[in-house]
Amino acid sequence: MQAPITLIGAPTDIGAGARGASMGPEALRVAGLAAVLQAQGLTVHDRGNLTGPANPWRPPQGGYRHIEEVAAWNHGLHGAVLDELRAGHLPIVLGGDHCLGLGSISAVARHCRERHKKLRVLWLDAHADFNTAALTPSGNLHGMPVALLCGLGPPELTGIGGHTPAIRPQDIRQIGIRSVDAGEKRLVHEHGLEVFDMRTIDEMGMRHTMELALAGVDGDTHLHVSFDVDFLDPEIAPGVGTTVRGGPTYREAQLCMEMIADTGRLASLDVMELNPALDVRNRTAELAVDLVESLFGKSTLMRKQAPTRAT
Ligand code: HAR
Ligand code: MN
Ligand code: MN
Ligand code: MN
Repeated sequence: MQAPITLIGAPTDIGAGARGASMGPEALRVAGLAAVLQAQGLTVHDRGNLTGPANPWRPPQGGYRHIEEVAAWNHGLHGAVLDELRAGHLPIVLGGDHCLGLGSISAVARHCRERHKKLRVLWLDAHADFNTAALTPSGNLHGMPVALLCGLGPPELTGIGGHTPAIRPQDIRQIGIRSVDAGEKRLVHEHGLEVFDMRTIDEMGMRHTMELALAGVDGDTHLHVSFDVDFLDPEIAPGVGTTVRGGPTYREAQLCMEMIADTGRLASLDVMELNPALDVRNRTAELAVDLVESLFGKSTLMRKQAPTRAT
């Protein structure tokens, strides 16, 4: 039986460099997220939006912008996601900017420790989000959640799930990456993060990339997808704050989602960084919903099993 899905809105742009991701949750609802999942026979509860501090739009202090507010939002989200996982539900976090990956994934990691499950995080993004206060060019915390989850950063952020680090670099696979700052690049290398960047996707194709990213996922694995909408090429997904050209096409993104669905292990999801203030007639929201539909198993034809790779 497929777990009931819970939608959790986190309407904030507290970690971003542009205002507007705070409107993401409602745009995803307007684009029909609940209805497309229900049409697939899934049970969907929408528990509405979390609340948290307003965005004071301050410059960095000690290398971070809005650290207290970011901690408050992530504490709230951590609790909400953990409650849903403990209830046997599949949480979908509607962001909000990607600093919220901290609260969401720290809860998932905690749940995995409690249930003795293996964790695999797929980080779909144009960016590695592996900055620290010393390395960040902006102080924006949406550029740091992966580093924070791996224990790099101040205790008020790295300790949100009560366990530091929340995850290990080997728990995560990054896909679609094409913008990494110079110091961040060294840190990614130092910590041995497994990154399937756009060059990898160009050279081996999305299919082989996803086979590698999903290798080892089995019946004991909790699979979490953190989908930063700027993963997608800006030609098809303009409604994000930090576009980077040269991302996956519509078909590549569909295949990525379909191959994740084929594992049958998806157990939690973030949809982050959608910025309706920068979108065109809600089409990026509609595209995100279309891709989430594939992530939950909608495919063109009935397939007995995932086609195997030709050798
Ligand atoms: N690397 C840049 C910084 O840290 C830009 C980060 C943008 N991040 C996101 N999330 N949009 O992936 O400031
Ligand atoms: Mn229920
Ligand atoms: Mn991101
Ligand atoms: Mn990004």
